[in-house]
Amino acid sequence: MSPQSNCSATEPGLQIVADISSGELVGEGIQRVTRAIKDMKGIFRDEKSRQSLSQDAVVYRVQAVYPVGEGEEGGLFWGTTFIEPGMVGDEYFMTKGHFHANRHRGEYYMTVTGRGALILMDENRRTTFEPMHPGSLHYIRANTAHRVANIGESVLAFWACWPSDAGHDYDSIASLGFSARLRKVNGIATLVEEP
Ligand code: M6P
Ligand code: ZN
Repeated sequence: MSPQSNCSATEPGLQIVADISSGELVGEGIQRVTRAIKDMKGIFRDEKSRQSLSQDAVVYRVQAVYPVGEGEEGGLFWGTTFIEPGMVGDEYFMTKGHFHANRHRGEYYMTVTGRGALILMDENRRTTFEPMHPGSLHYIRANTAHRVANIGESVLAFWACWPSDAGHDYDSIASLGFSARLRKVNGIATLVEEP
């Protein structure tokens, strides 16, 4: 018997392959979400600019695998987010951003391709950002809101791994926002405190 045959899988695991150059997930049971300009009301500072853009233009899409039910304890989810390059006023295309509904849950992000910024806001509303580039690994602590902006000229793709009982709290962001926004100031991505 060859060593290889001893190593063959006896039980099917996830039947999914993550393409390491594009981030794309390929296989069975992948859930997909697309967020277009029309789905991003109230997210960007300049609502007039958002309204002037083509409403069906895609801002980002997510592919994710949920091996256990959402909200179940003990599992992990895996997803790829692809953010298109683009601007709404002086803000970069970005994700809606969220706290975890269960504030005691963290997450990992890893950049696959493109250039971005991971915007983090802690429980004291202190906002910072980490540059994202291919291979950059980001540990998002519990109790920390997170959002990603594409600051490059091509698609930004990143992987995420998060606990199945984390959940998404979008309402806190919808009502209070982040305390600072990443804006293009003199051509440079700059974190600007909200008034
Ligand atoms: C990552 C993960 C997902 C999240 C997605 C888009 O893939 O954090 O849980 O849904 O980014 O971010 P948002 O939900 O803030 O739009
Ligand atoms: Zn999260």
